[in-house]
Amino acid sequence: MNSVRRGKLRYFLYWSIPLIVLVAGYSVVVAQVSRQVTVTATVPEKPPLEEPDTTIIFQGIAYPASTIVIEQDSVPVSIIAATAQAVFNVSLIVDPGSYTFTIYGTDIDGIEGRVSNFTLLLSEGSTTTISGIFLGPTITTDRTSITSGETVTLSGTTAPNSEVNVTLTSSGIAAAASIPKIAVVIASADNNGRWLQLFNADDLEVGTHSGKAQAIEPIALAVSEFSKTVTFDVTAGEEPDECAGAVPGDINCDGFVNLVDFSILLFYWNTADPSNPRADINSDGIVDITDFSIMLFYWTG
Ligand SMILES: [Ca+2]
Ligand SMILES: [Ca+2]
Repeated sequence: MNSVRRGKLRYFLYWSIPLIVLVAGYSVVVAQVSRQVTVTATVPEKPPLEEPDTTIIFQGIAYPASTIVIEQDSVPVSIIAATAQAVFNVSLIVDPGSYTFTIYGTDIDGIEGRVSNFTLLLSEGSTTTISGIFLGPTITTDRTSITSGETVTLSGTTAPNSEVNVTLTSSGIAAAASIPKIAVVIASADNNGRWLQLFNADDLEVGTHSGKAQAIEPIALAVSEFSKTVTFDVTAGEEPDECAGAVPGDINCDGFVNLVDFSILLFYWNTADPSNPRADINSDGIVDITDFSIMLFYWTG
């Protein structure tokens, strides 16, 4: 926490959780709560005779033509639409007090974005503007599990024509994969803010992968919050069964029933549940004369 004393004005910045403490009786308080989110509060010098309105304004970028929901202490208090350029501007009149405001958007595909929270102490008659909000992109995955040769597509929506950094964190199941591996791939959003990024299972290790996105819009190069996180698994490919379709007695699956197979049968002779299950041709749990007679029936030489 940073404590800043500037004249009579004192306010606190919590960098991890945006929290602004506003002290009544001063004209303007400006606080930068992140790289680009700014809180500006105008507070009356003297309490006016009539009970003044306490106003909070949210300004920022979400997704084109998206629905923006603002909750005040978990109760929805405003639902508005963002413009085609993804811009929103909401003004609310509230009672003075301390609140946590939650803001999130739902894009035109119905995908809900990650929430942003702002905790504020609003003094009577103040007008507080939170500007520079840039909600994280929406994100979804078309597959939850892929295997060799398959692809997964992560996609979503953000501000039009943004650059989208897709971060993939991989926790493989291989022995040396206890440390998550992180890769960042850059995708581009189109005129409608839609972005997508394909990943091929053959480029990823077997295990669980989680993806999240962050956008950089092209006008002011503002950087968004992160998106929600989606996960998908990469599973090991099925080994082709080279013995599929082999006749009984063709123990080594080379298409012939001959002396090679007979020598394998002899190796396992009188063995119960042999380590090569194909040697127990009739699958009765023992390699014996019955298996040998079946082998002779299919003998090709
Ligand atoms: Ca054979
Ligand atoms: Ca047998």
